[in-house]
Amino acid sequence: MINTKISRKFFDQVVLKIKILHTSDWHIGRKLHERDRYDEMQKFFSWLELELERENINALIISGDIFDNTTPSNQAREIYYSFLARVAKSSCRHVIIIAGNHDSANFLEAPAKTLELLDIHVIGQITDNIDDEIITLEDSNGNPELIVCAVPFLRDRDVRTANSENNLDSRQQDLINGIHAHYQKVFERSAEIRGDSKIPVVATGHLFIEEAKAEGEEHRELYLGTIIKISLKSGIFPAKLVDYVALGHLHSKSGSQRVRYSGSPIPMTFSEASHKKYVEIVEFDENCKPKIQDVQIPTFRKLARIKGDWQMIDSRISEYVKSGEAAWLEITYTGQELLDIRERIEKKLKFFPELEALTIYNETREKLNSADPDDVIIQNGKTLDEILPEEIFKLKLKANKIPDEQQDAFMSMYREILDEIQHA
Ligand SMILES: [Mn+2]
Repeated sequence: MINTKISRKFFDQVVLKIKILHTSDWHIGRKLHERDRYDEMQKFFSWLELELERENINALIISGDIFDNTTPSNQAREIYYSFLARVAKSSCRHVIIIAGNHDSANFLEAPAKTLELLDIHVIGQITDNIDDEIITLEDSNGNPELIVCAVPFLRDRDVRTANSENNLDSRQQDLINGIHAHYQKVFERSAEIRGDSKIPVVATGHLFIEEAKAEGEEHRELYLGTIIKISLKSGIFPAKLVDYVALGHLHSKSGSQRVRYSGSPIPMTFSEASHKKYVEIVEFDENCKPKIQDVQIPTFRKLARIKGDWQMIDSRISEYVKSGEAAWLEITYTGQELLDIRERIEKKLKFFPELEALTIYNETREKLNSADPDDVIIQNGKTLDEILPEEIFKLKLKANKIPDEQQDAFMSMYREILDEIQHA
């Protein structure tokens, strides 16, 4: 009979290499059109716990934007800490958490000393001591199994040199240089610690890599957060010094096998509605080369964008009704007919509480409201004084291609309003 203690030790030293799971951008507490997402996050955490067990993960790395804002609600804190407590009791030996641009470094770090006792390492901000960012993880026998360069989101004040000029371009360049210098310092130190041994080195980062693709609106949002982009061509993450870079900040999975974004676990906005969501499982071969597995996260609540005329909207909603799947919808009406689209949608969804239209845009009406009467007038070669209000309205209806059969009805409504104004 095999002594389990001995065989476990044997496997730890010879066969089993560390297996990590990389995730980011949880944004706990984020709302979508005033609706909270706690329910989806709870489901994600339950799923993640099972995944950690099922895949025998040894280390969980969370690359920033843990919370959506600097003062998380009680509910947000509660689901975060109870998740950490459950992981601490699981077979996943280590947790590494860094702050993102949305996080409060102080808030994240407040319980760091206590969490450390549970082998949960939190790095909210950099200090004067570079060793504070380098965490050497040990296996159950006390042998080093992974070196983590836990670099949090780097703010201007953290890395910029004090005497930089006061113009935006040079300030940005200073920040980029500062970020480079900081990573270089961290990697020099981790190389010293690694020495000749074959322990994999993993780095974290919460930043915007120029080569990573960012999709749609997410891109714009990111520009507001950090306007600087780091190019991989600059050699910020040298392959000789770092075997895997676990990035956060972008919300969709992207990057190479070695330098990678996991993306957020749930779609944060409707612009991410069609994105699949992932966590990354990373293992290393005997030369510390990473082997990546993208694990798709189940959809806990579908987000769907519907855009088109009424026929299109109607048939798409019917599809969701038929599928029985719970979904939040963003509906944009673009048909030519001017309709009360909200009323129609509400009527259609009345008996299906699992389907909700969180937001409804009526582009046709918007256009009508925003159409510039001057354009209409100029086109007709007349000045405003020369045209009767009725004529202007008629031109606007025409300019917005309102169908003929609707024009009469709108015209008589308009006359009524005009009459009221003029005789008030
Ligand atoms: Mn971020």
